[in-house]
Amino acid sequence: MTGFTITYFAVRGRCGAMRIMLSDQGQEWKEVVVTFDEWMKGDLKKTCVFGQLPKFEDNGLILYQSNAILRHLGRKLGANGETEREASLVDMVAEGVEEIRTKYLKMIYQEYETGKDAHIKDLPNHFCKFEAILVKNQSGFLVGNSISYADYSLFEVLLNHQVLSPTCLDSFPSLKKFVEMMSARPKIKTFLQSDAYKKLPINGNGKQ
Ligand code: GTB
Repeated sequence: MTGFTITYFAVRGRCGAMRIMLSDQGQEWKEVVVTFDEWMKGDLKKTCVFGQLPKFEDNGLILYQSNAILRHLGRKLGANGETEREASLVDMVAEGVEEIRTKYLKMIYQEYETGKDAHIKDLPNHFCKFEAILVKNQSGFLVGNSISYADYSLFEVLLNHQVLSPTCLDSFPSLKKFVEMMSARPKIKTFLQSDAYKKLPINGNGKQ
């Protein structure tokens, strides 16, 4: 067994994509769940490089920042493009996904009541870019012919948005197919049906 440990709150949140990726890649990992009360004591926060979770440990290497963790796993598990050129494209696409996630999280945590409708209305402006990437690439994945950490990241963002707005992919057939293809990967399917996944809320404030 590898020595992966995720330390985080009892939510999917910033660990959603990395857990899906670890599952799909057949990896095992340990979860250290931090309660809000524990976190508020401040002792753990002081030890975190940026004062935030998740914290990820890989055989003594300690990482913070969820996207750096995804990239680390991408490199380590062979989900980072098949060439250096593809790896650069994977990073580029993943940054595009991060823009949607950042907007989503701002809406969820800061302006759910006032910003939800505008966020949903603006989604096609973001989704059309990823639809075009998938149409152009043809393999079903965002870059090249193999799954990358960007695919897991996009998949997780789309799952969350389908909860927010069940019809949000209706005008994007390739994105819809992408979600179906990712959901049908046997290890992802098992993980999404597991209690470990289902018991966790998407976000820390109960909004989704
Ligand atoms: N850029 C960083 C990354 O990608 O890892 C952002 C990490 C981040 O925002 N961490 C939040 C955090 O540590 C948790 S994710 N917050 C505590 C702090 O800043 O002191 C969002 C979140 C909010 C609330 C809960 N909750 O109440 O359970 C869970 C998750």
